[in-house]
Formats: sequence, C-alpha cells, structure tokens
Amino acid sequence: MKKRRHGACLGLAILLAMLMTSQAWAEDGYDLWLRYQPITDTEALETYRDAISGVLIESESPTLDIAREEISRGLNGLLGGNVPMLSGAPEDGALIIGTPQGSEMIAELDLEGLDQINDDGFVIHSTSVRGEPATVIAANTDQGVLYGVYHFLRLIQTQQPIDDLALVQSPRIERRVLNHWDNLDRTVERGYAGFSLWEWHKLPDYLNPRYIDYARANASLGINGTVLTNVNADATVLMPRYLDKVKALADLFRPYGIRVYLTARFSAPMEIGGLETADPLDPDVRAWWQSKVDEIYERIPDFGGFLVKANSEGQPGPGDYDRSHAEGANMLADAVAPHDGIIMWRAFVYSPVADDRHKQAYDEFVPLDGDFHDNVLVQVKNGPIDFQPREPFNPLFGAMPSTSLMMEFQITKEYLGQGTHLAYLAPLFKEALDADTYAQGEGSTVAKVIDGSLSGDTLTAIAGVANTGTDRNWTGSHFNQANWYAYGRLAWNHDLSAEAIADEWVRMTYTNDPDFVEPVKAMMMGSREAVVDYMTPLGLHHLMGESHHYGPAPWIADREREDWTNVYYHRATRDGVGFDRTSEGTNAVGQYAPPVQEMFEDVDRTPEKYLLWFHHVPWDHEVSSGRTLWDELVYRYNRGVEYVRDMRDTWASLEGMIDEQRYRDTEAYLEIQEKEAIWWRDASLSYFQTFSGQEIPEEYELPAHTLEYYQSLKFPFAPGI
Ligand code: GCV
Repeated sequence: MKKRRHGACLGLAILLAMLMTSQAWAEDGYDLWLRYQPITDTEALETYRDAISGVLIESESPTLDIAREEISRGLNGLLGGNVPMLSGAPEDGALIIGTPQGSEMIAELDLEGLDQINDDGFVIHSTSVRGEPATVIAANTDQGVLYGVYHFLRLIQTQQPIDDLALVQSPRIERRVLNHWDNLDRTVERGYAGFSLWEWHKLPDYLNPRYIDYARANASLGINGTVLTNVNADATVLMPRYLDKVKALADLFRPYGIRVYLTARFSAPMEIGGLETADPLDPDVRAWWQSKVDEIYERIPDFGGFLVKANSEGQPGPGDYDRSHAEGANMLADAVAPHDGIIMWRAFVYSPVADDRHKQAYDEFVPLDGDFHDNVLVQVKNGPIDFQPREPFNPLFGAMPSTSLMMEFQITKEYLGQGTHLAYLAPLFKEALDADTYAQGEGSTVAKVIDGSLSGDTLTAIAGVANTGTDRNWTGSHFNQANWYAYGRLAWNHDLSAEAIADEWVRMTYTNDPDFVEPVKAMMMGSREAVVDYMTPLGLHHLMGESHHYGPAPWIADREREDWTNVYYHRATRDGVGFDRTSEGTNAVGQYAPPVQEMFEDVDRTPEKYLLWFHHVPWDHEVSSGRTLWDELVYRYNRGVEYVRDMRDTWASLEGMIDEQRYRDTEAYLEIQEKEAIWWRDASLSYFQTFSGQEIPEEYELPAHTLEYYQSLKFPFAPGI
C-alpha cells in the first residue's frame, strides 16, 4: 500500500515535471514571433471568431500548401481551434485565399490593387463573395499569397481590426537577403547564437526540421534570399558533393520563396579547378566559372547568384592580377547572366596604404561607376568603416548613380554587445536608410538609392548579416530576435517606423497586454542609443577589443596595420580627441554632396552624434549642453550605464507578466549588460583621462579598477572569431 502510494506520488511528480518541462519548452523562444498563442482577451477573441468562419483555398501548389498549413496553424492557435478548411460555395465569414488564376471566386471579384502590386505583393480586402461577407487575401502569384497570409496573421496576432480591410502591399526592394557568415565547419564568424544552422556533414540525406522553421520565419517577413556561406569564402562549397547539399537546402526553401546564393572565392579556379591563375580576363578562368555556374544551375535552376568579398582583409580578388573590381564582378556576372543570376560585389575594402579608412571604398569604387554589368549590385555597408554602434552614412550611397547599390546591415551585434546586450537595431537601420545624401537635391535618401527610385534602378537589393545559430532561441538572446524581425520588415517596407516594428514584435513575441507592450517598447527604443553612450559616444568609434571585438580596448596601438589599432581612430592627445576628417584633415567630408559636406566640415553644424568622427576637438570645447567635451563624455558614458539600470528596473517590474524562462533569461542578460556597460565606461574614461588630465566630476561613480587592470584583461575564447 505504502509502496503504491509512493508510486502514485512519483507518477504525479513525473507528470508535473513533464508538464513543467513542456511549458518551458513551449516558451524557450524557439517559436519566435510565430507563437500563435490563444488570444486571451475574450472580447477580441469573439470578434475574430465571428469574423472568420473558415478558410477557403481553391487550388494547390507547394507554396499554397504552405499558406494553407500556416493559416490553419495560425488561426487554430490564435482562435483556440475549430477553424475549418472550407470547400465549395463561400459562406458568411469565409477567408478566401488565392490568385485570380487559381481561384474562380477571386477572378470574379476584380479586386482593387491587384494590378498595382508586383510579384511579391498582395491585397487583403473585406468584401462580399457571391453574396456572402468575406475576407479575401489575393495576389498575382502564390508567393504573394503566402506573404498576404503572414500579414493577415500578423494583424490578428497584434489584435488589429479585420472587419474593414483594404490593404494593398508590395515590397519596395526586390531582393531581401540574409548573409550568413557561416563556415563549412559550422562555426559562424561573428555568430553569438551557437553553431551554423547548416548541417553540412549530414546534408543532403538528413534534413533537419529546423530548416523549415527557418524558412517560415523568413517568409513571414518577406525575406526571399539566403547566402548560405561566409564572405570569407571557402571554395569547397563549389565542389559537386557540396553543391548536392546546397541543392537540398534550395529545394526546401523554394516553396517559401527563398532563393539560395553562395559566396564565391575568387581563387576557386586555382584551388579546386587546377588552373594556374584566377585572372578574370583569362579565357580558361572565364570558361571554368562558366562551367561551374552551369553545374550549379543544373542542380538549382533558380540559384540566386554569388556574393563576393574580394581584395579585402586577405581575400583574393581581381586586384591580384591588376584588374579592377568591375572586371572581376563582370566576369562572374557574365557567367550567371544566361541563368538570370546576379552578383553582389562587396564594397567593403580598405587597402593598408591610404590615409583614412573612411575614404577607401569610395576612392576605389566611384571611378568604376557605370562599368559594372547590369546584373551586378555593389553591396555597401551602411557606414564607411565597419558596422560601428554609430556611423555616418556611407558616402558611396549617392556617389554611384550609374551602378545598382545595395545596403548591407549587420543584424548580428558584433560591435553592439554581441550575444547578451539588449540593443534594438531598427533605429540604427532607420538612421542609415533615412539619411539624406543630397545626391539629387534634398530628399535623396539612402533608402531611395537602394530601392531604385532615385536612379530608376530595376535590380534592387538589401542584405542583413544574420544573427541566427543553433541556440534554441535562434539568435542567442530573446531580444536579438527583434533585430532579425526588424531587418525583414524594413527590407519589405523601409517607411515603417522603428517603433511600429517594435510594437508588432513585442505583441507577437510576448503579449498584447499594454502594461507589458508599452514599457518594453520604450526600453527597446532607447537601447541602441544607450550602447552608443556606454561604448562610443559623440562619434567615437572602433574602440573594441582586438579581433574578437569584445569589450573596451581604446589603448590598442600596436598592430601590423595602423587602421587595425584603436588609437588610429580616436587620436586622443593632451590637446583633444577625435579624427579630423575635414578639409584641414583627411578631407573625408569631401566625399559627401555639398550640403552634407558643409555640415560635416563645420564643427558647430556637425550633429553632436558625429562630432569626434569628423573633428579633433579640444577637451574644453563647449558642446550644446554647455558642458566641456570631457564632462560631456563622462556624462554620456554614465547616461548609457543608467539606461541599462533603468532597463533592469523596468524588466523587474514586469515579472509574472510573461513565461518564466524567457523572463529569467532576459533578467540575467540585463545583469550582464549592466556589468559590461560599467566596464566599458570605466575602462574608456580611465584611458581618456590620461589625455584629458581631468577628474571625473564628483556626482559620478569612479572606476572600480586601475587602467592597468582593464588593460590586462584578455579573452582568448571570446565567441564569434
Ligand atoms: C566576414 C569585419 C568583421 C569581419 C568580417 C568583415 C567583413 O571586419 O570583423 O569578421 O568578415 O567585417 O564584413 O567582411
């Protein structure tokens, strides 16, 4: 008897443990923004239930099957089940989904907006179909339908009204791509979320189900391309047995509208082709690439093309043969052109010899404007140096009117706190997209350069360096998911505001409860600025640890290249700090159109956020707050730390409003962030103090350690190298 009771208790305990585990499993972040949890607001739930009696999709295709599965999964999750798939005549409240080609009912409707949208666009209308009130999600392609389905689900996930819809949407940019810096050994350069998602060793025979969830997440945002491999490329991926693996992924991703691209190592003809040269003008080299490309397209007919990092940070390129970037890019472009492929040629170059790294991409690429073939895009990082917490916009935007330029953002936070810090990047992305180049007068924003509206480019693209990995939550931290989300939403529509995107993301990822949504949104909105404050305020840049880029190290002075040191960038002396890029200095300002140039040239007109990027300023220079530069630096470093403390308080006040695991994860990460923000502040101020010779004003905390202590810290095992 006793024994039996013990057994029963054990059974109960196991059941409880299972329930707890399954609860934790359900909320470990794996589902991203596609959680489809039942709506808890009963009034809203009733309204949606009344509005949707069932779903009617008249035809079938691999993409429509995904749309069917997703809408069913989404609606049944959100509305608590019982949403039938209908067939035959429409009924009151039917959700009718499809294209005019595949659905007679939709063809009959002559829906407004269908003639205005592009292949990826969709319309959603509240209307009546054969006399019955209905909602219609329609597009000209099955892909557009799938995007419409995700949008409709988003409306319900964020609890928007759906009774009077008249939506017409098309993405502004044609190719919306993720760049994975994933190596074939599954390490990820600048990856802070575990290993690469691509299980090369098991492909093509084993297809991890996670690939499908990756595709769903991207499709839900409209991301339609993925470059599988690192720009620091390995030619091995171009060998037949790897191409079979790539084909397996391409086949899986195709119905989600995602094309696969690869990075091309420029010296591949030598490394895997047995040639003695990779000279782009050599006929054998050209023939080798042509046959390699044909081999790829035989397997993957919709292969997107190549992304190339050439003659940059040790990568081979056309420069090795005295050929230009255009000659290198065009050779590859000619090889993929018969298959409608494209080349994304990176402008991230900086030779060791110039006076200012800021100027180098411009100097190398602007003379080539007009020389690139039509299927080449030049891929330009948002700023002129390298994904710093803040950079002015890259002067290449607006300086190559006869070349298709695409944007490269970094979603992974190499320089913004890596895996742990909460830094919502939409404000950074928006700052770059909204920057006015003045290339064709006021209003010539970077966004207009890359969406083709400024120069009439028809080939348009945007790339984000992915932050995904094998961590259960995909991105290393729950809040890093917001950056993947924000990138995708802005790639679709760069007019969306950072706040609107945060609002959607918080509602979909956590809850619609305004008591949670509002404070979390507010916390996210200032979070990137806080990182700028505690790492590189007032236009300082490139102050991080050597190679791994983890933590502060403004003192780095001894490296094989001057522009790999940090003193090169801040130029602190007893007199002042900052990089003089005016006409008196390196004249990097000369690369911008006159109105921008004049602004950056003048220390009083340069926005303070870029002050030390463009000017070398005395320590006692008065800034707009009335403080001296030194005092302002101290103030901003402290403001950054305070912001993190406020985020911790805000988060603590939300305990109990969301699931335990995601709450605790973020709680712990914010604690790490506070420690590291203090470390950045104290190490940086201790160092700059040796030049300013000034005290930290009394009202602020003093560094807990000596400068020597901070300088002694080493991190040989920091992730992401
Ligand atoms: C892929 C920075 C990063 C490198 C990266 C490089 C690039 O320098 O630190 O890891 O290499 O940018 O964008 O090519």
